[in-house]
Amino acid sequence: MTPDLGVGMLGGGFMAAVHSRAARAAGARLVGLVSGDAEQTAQAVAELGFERGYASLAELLADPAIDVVHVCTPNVLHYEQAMAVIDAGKHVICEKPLAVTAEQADELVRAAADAGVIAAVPFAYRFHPLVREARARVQAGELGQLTMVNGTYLQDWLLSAMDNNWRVDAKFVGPSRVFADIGSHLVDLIEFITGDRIETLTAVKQTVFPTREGSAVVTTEDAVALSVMFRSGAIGTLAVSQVVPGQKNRLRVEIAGTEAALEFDQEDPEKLWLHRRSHAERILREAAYLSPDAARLCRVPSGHPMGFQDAFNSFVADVYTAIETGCVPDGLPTFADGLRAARLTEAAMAAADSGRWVALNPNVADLKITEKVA
Ligand code: SOE
Repeated sequence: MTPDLGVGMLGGGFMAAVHSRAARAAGARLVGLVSGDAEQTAQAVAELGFERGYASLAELLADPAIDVVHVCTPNVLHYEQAMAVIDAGKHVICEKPLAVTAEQADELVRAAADAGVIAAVPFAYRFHPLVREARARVQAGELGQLTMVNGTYLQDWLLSAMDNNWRVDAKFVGPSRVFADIGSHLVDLIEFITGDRIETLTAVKQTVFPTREGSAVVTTEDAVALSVMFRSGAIGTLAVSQVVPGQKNRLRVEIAGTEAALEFDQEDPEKLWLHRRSHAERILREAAYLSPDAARLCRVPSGHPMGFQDAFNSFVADVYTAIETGCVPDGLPTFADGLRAARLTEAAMAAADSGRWVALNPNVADLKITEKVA
């Protein structure tokens, strides 16, 4: 990594801090930042360790020291801000959801391709070494024919009607909250590991608290449950919620085939279970025994637990490698993956609103929800 890859940041919250740590770990220069008003910007500059603050995005983009901009702002701002970064010819990492509509996400994909910039979305759970191991095992055919996928992403930080946050407000997040925020990670992870595509889905959604402290009416969903069918013929169930007591960040997937099943839990990422009818194998994060891509992402020896920030650091390091070398490392989540998640979000909301099955064209380049079936 050249030490002078210059980083600009939009936002100063929880995710901006995660991105900043990862940028620093990758050896980049934390040049400058904009977050809300002048006071918030000054505070974020000091807390996150940037060199300076700017009065506006335009001022940040005019700084020649900035090569890549991380967009860590509320969802509704992503489209406009990421587009401005691309128009300025700079590389961009934009938080998920990439945009609040698939149409906007598609425009961003095309704009980034036309501008020839690296454009990534932090589906960072892909960067746990044992997620790569799971993917390698599926690719090697160890599971046999894929039959069933069960996935959950459960949190409890919005469990009470007294809990509130900008993420609850459709004005800041768009039509979907929980699916766009964390369902997007779940479907990305499942499609990444399996290499399969969800083709049809149906869903129900639930708003447990129609009002919250400080919000007269809540229109975004607290939970979504889905039935899905994959291109391969596999079937599955998915559940996402931000109101399940005791669940902090429980992203968990079970992928079953005719020969074996895999189980991965983001809160216990140093293990991968491989189940057979006769016995189960607990695969440890021991680089010497893992597939090359999994071994590559082991930052410390096994027995020295890796976690969320390590995976995030690997994601950002791979983005910077792509910027510096022009070669995109295998598994890097790009704007095309952000578009895919946006399409699945729209499909899930359309299914929940209509009570019908919704079919998606599995080709990411085709954006239309193609048909509805009874
Ligand atoms: C809040 O639900 C949140 O911070 C998400 O926005 C992140 O993407 C997820 O990684 C953790 O939870």
